[in-house]
Amino acid sequence: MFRIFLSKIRPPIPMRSLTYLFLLVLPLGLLGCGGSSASDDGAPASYVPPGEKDDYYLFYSGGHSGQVFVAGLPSLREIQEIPVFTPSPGHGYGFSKKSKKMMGEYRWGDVHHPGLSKTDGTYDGRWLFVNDNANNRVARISLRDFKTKQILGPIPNSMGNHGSSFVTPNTEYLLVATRFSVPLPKGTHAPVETYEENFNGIVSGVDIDPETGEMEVGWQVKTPPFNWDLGSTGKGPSDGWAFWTSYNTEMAHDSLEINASQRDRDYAAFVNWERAEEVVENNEGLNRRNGVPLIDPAEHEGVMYFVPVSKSPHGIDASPSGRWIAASGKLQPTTTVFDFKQFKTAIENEDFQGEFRGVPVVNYDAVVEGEVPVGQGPLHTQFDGEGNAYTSLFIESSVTKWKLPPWDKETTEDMSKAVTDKISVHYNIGHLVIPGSDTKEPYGNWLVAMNKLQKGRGLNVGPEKPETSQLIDISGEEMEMIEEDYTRPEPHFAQAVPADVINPIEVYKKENNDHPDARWDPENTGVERTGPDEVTVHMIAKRSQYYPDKVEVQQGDKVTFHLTNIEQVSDMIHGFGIAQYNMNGVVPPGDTQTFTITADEAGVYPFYCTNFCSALHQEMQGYLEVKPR
Ligand code: RUQ
Ligand code: CUA
Repeated sequence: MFRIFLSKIRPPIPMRSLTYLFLLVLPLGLLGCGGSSASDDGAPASYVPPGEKDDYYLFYSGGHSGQVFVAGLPSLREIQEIPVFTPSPGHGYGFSKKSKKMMGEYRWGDVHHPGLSKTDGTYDGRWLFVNDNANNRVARISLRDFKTKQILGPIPNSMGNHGSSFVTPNTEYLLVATRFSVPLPKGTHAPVETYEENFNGIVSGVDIDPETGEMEVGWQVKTPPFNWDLGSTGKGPSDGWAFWTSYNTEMAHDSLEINASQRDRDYAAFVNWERAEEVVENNEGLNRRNGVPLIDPAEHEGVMYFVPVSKSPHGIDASPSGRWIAASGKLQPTTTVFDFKQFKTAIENEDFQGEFRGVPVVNYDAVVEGEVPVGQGPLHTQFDGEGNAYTSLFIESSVTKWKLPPWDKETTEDMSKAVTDKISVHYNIGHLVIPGSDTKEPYGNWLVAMNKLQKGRGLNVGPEKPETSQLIDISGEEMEMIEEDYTRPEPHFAQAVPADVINPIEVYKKENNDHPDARWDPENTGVERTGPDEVTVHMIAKRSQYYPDKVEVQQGDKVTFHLTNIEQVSDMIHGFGIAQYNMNGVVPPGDTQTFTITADEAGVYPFYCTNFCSALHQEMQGYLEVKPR
């Protein structure tokens, strides 16, 4: 109760420190612990004593591990892994029929940007969406049970789903853009030397069903062959819009390190997704490519505009008010702030400095509010809801805090005055996250820096070092480094949300189990021959017994197990490992899962519960008898 209270009113740090100081003094005194104390370095602010809960959930993308990791904030303790694109025997993911089907042919994904669902511009705690950069997919995780529910893709015509997944203020769409350009429709061949003429990028609008969260690709907008990078969705005055930055407006197809860093400015794309939706609804003479309506922005006015932006940018973020749009050029030490209101005026007045392949290029000076000298290698920007922005600096290994407009005269004359603080993060930082930064009301308080490239600060584990996160207290004027922790490979971005916004279930209730082969009574279980080479097993798991615990089949049979865990007690999970059959099911209480093996090896193979469930867990076993043909 008390902690929820804490997260709600966002206390200034002294109050927090006092609370924890009080909680800390006693145990530290008793243990004579030599660790961090409730003193100068502020360590207590992240200390969550045993039995206490964190204030926030932190959802890390797991990069090329293909997974999502859940941690608590402020402790940074990892709580859970949510397998998405990669099998995870610990959760039985990739072993059940359902999860196998969802993963399809792929055994990995490259998760970069988690996006929480929103209602009226704030997190509603329903779903978490993530992208797969490698195989052009997006996935939906339900925050009721922290399980992956849908994997959509590969998205047609899309190659390198990196600029994703950005959720609109009422979860109408997941907006995604391609990192790589290819000849369209996907599957067409053209030599890379013809890149400029024959290759294209794509922005896709993935429709989300407001009730079920089911995703489907609604429409796509064709773009020149730029590489699209990070984006964000508009809100308030910019609701209905989405923004991405591009690099490689040079349209180079080789040696991008040099060839894509020639021009002084690249483009940001301002995409009016409401207009795109209208074009599709009115069916304004659209082509379909691989079944998806494809909008050419040169033919459909108002769908897309380009805005010049500092060299080789790596992201663009809309402020909580939706008026200020901040983009950083990683090869220029500035973050550019655009005024969306001026942008609207500019497009009304056709204040363009030209066009690129039929897409108007808005006059830079007409829309820029200022260039903030944040420092070297700026990447991503987050907001605290108090009028401040925080930009990660990869090259400087720092975070810069700066003031959003409106700026006073002194500041507009000397933009360095907009910078109010800078903190070193000890590593090359990539993304950073503030709870609720992409909502209309960020929760502020904390900033988590997601760092790259180890610097010998931890125990040496060989040539491959873990990634690190650092926790920074942003509740005061000056940022304060609080805590450092290791993560799995490899967080790119994260989302953080107050714990009380999420309301997970404790068990799958028996009455909600709609699996057609669920069984609840040992009497109704059994082994049945359902075809010449097919056996179906209806099985129950409960402490500490399988019903049946002997399954007799013929060599070569396809054996399908429908396993129901009939427990209705939270965390009473039963596993289902079959020796030498490459099988490990994990069935949470109240769930039914289906597993299939081909019994191609004759002999006797024990199956056993892999999840510690009771004092007699070790006794929870059975035999698969495979009779030779
Ligand atoms: S990326 S470190 Cu989001 Cu894939 Cu910027
Ligand atoms: Cu059931 Cu261990």
